[in-house]
Amino acid sequence: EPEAIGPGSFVLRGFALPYVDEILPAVAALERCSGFRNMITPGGFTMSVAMTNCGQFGWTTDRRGYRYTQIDPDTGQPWPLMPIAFMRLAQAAASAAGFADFVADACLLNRYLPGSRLSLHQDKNERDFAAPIVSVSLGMPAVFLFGGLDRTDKPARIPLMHGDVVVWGGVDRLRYHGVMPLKEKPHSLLGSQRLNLTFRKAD
Ligand code: MD3
Ligand code: FE
Repeated sequence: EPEAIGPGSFVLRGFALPYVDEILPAVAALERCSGFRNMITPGGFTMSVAMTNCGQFGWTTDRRGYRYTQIDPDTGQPWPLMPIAFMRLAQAAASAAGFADFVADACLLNRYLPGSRLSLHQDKNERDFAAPIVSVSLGMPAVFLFGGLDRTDKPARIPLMHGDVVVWGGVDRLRYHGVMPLKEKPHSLLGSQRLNLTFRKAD
């Protein structure tokens, strides 16, 4: 039963649990090709969240700006292929939230360690704001900040746990959001980290 957190946003508690045994080895394999790295923002700050990507497009940032690329700038090679289990999970979650026929061409993987945070931002580097975004939380719990369309709107705090999936779309697609600094509460399977997989249609 999807739990609405906005007119176009739904939390699916535990939806990813049946996929975890396929996801974790797939992450281990893809990070051997394109490893997690702490990217640099256009303002010159090193992000506290470590990132990598799989799929046709990958999100990156450096001093020149935020963008999607087909080539991993660290390896000069295409990003690793999107594992079939990732595609199935993203499509099934979107469908359960009422977004039919979601085909992701980009998966951003975010690795949080204790203290890592994501400050309030909008996701607007994608070409098509009609497609939803599917986000999968694994490992340590986090407090997600769900703001409004204006940066100054007071964000709601939404706890996200291992296995939870959130689908964001429609009128919520451009809402500000972020993640509070991660507290250390070790997870039985993933230890002292949180992994977030964000599926998008970038192109
Ligand atoms: C709400 N990552 O990588 S996606 C990101 O937990 C990012 O690492 C989150 O925000 C994380 O950009 C999970 C959450 C998300 C994505 C798009 C949204 C929330 C959104 C668009 C509109 C509103
Ligand atoms: Fe975001």
